Amino acid sequence: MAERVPLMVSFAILLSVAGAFGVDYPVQPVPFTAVRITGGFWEAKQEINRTVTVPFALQQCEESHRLKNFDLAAGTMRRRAAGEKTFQNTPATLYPFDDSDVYKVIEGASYALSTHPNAALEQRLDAVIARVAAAQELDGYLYTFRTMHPDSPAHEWINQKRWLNDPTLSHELYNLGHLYEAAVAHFQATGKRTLLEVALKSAGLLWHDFGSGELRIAPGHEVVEMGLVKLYRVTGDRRWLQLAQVFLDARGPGGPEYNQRHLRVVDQATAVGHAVRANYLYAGMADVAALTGDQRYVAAITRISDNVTAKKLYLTGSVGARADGEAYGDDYELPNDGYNETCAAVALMMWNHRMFLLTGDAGYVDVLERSCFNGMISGVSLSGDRFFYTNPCVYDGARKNNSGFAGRVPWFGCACCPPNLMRTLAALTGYFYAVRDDSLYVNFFAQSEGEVTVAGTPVQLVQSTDYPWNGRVRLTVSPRQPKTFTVRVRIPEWAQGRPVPSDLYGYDDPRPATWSVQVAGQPAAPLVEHGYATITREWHPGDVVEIDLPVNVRAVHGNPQIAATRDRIAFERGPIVYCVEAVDHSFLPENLVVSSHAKVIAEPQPSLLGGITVLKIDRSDHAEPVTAIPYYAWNNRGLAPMAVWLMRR
Ligand code: FUB
Ligand code: ZN
Repeated sequence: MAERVPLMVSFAILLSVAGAFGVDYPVQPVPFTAVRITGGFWEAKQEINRTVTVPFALQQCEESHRLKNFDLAAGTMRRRAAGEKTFQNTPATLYPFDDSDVYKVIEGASYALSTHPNAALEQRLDAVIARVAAAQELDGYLYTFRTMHPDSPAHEWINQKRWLNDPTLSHELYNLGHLYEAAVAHFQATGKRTLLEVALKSAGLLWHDFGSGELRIAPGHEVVEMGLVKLYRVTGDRRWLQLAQVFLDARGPGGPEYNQRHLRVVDQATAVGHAVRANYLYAGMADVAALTGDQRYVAAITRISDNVTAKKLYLTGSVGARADGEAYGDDYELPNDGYNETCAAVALMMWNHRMFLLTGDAGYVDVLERSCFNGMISGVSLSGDRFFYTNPCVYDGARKNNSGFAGRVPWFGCACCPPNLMRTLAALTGYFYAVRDDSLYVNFFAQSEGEVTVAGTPVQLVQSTDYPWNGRVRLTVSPRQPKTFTVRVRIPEWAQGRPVPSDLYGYDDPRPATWSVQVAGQPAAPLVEHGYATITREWHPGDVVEIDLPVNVRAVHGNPQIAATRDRIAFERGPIVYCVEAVDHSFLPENLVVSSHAKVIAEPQPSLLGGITVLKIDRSDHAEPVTAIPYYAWNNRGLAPMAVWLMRR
C-alpha cells in the first residue's frame, strides 16, 4: 500500500493540476439531496432526527420564548411607528444570540423538507419565517435584542451603537451567519424567497456598513463568513464573497486569543481559543480560499489542522478541552473530563470536510468520520429529544457538567448544540460522496442510494452494508452508459493501522487490517493514493465493488505526552470508540483494570440501545467479562459513571 503523502505536500501536488482552485473547491461535494439513506445505522438516526428532533426543536423555540423575541422586536417597531416614541420591550430570553437557534432550527427543518416534503412542516416554517421577517428593521438590520429595546442596551454585551460590540460579545454578525445559512437552506428546499429576501436585505446592510472597509469589525463569533459564502453561491453576487473576506481580514493582530483575534488569520498556526468560534473561522477561511484562490488562507488552515490532528483531538473526534472559555487547550492538553462541546464537533466536521474538498486527502475525512460516529452523535439521546452540550471521556455519575445539569436534558438556556446537531444529521448524506473531474470519491459507508455525475455521465450508486458494525460494503456503480472513470474508495486510517492521521493515538497492534477490494467479482490490488483505493476502469451498469474493511477490535494507547491517557487503554472497533458504563457493572469504570492482552469479543446485541455491537472484555481474574458499549450511546439508561479510558495492566 502506498504511503500517505504529508498534507502540505499533497496540497502542492494538487494545486499543480487543479484548475478549479480560485473558482471553487477542486473537489466538489455531491449534495445531500442526491443521496438517500435506505437502511442501517444512519436510517434510524435520521428518522428520529426528522420525526422527533425537528418538531421538538421548533416547539422548544416557542416554549423557551426565542420566537417571542421576534414578536417583541416587531411589536416595538409597530408601537413606535404608531406614535409611542419611548415604547420598548424587554427580551424574553437570556442571550442576544438566542435568535441564532431559531435560524438553525429553520435550516435543519428545511433540510428535512428537502428529503421528505411535508406540507404541515412547510407551513409551520412559513409562520416562523413571517415572525422573523416582521422583526427586521427597515434598513435590513435584524437583531431582536436591540430592536425591541432600542434606546438603551438590553444586555451588557450590547453597545448603544450597532456592531461596535460585535468583536466582543454582541453576536450581531453571528446571528446573521446562521440566518444566511437558514435562508439558503429554506430557499433550496422550497423555492420560496421569503427568508432569502430577509437575508439579502440584511446582507445589503452589511455591504453598506462594511463594504468600503472603513468600519473594521472582526466578528467576535465567527460564522457570518460561511453564511455569506452560501449567499454568494446561491445568488452569484460577489459582494457577499467580498464581505466574507473583509470579515476574515479584519482579524488581528493584537486581540484576544479567545476569539482568534490575536494574529491576522493568515499568520495563525495553532488552534486556540473558543473551539466553536475557531472551527467556524477555519471553515470560513477554506470557503473563501477555494473561491478566491488565496493560498495564504490554505497554508494557515493546513498548519492549524495539522496542529489539531496531532495534538488537540480527542479519540472521540471531539475538540475543545477547556470549560474555561469553551476553548482548545494547549498541545496534548486532553483531560478525560474535557469539555468537548457538541457544536465544536459539528464545526470540526464542517472544517475537515472543507479541507478534504481543498486537497482530496482522506485523512480529513477520517477525522470527520471519527467526530461523526462518536463525539457528535453522543450529543443527542437515542430518543432524539435529550441533549449533551459537553461530551467528556469520563463521568463520575453525578457532576453537573452538562451546562449545569447532570445527564442529558431537553434543552439549554444556551441552546446552540441541539439545533446544530439536528441540522447536521438532516443533511448528513452531503458528506458521503464527492467528485473531481473523472474521479468519484466514496467517503462514507452507509446503506444508501445516490445519483452523481462523473466525467459528464450520470452514475447511480447503491451501497449495501451494515457499517459500522460490519465493514463489508457492496457498492453498485451504474453509469448510464459504459464510461471510464476512477472510483476512489476511502480506506479509513483505522483500517490502515492508526486511529488518526498523526501519532496522537496508536493501536497496540499497529498492523493494518487485511482490507480488500474486489471489482466485478475479481480481487483488485488498487493503489492507495491520499488514503483512497483507486480503481480506474470502464464501468458498466451494475458493476459491483466489494470493499471489506475488517472491523477488528483494537486496543488504543495515547501519545505519551497526553497525561490523561498514560497507563490507560481504550477500545475501538471500526470507527466506533467504546466506553464502559456503570449501568453494566457495579464498579467505577475509570478504575477498571484491563490487561493489554485481554481477549475481547464483539457481540451484536440488536435489542440493546437501538441495536449495537458490544465488546466483552475478558478479565482473567474475574468470572464476568467487562461490557463496553459505543461511546455515543452512553447515558441512555439513566445517570451512571462512564469511562472511555480504562486502567491498563
Ligand atoms: O456564543 C454562541 C454559542 O454559545 C457558542 O457557539 C457556544 O460555544 C456557546 O457559548
Ligand atoms: Zn453548542
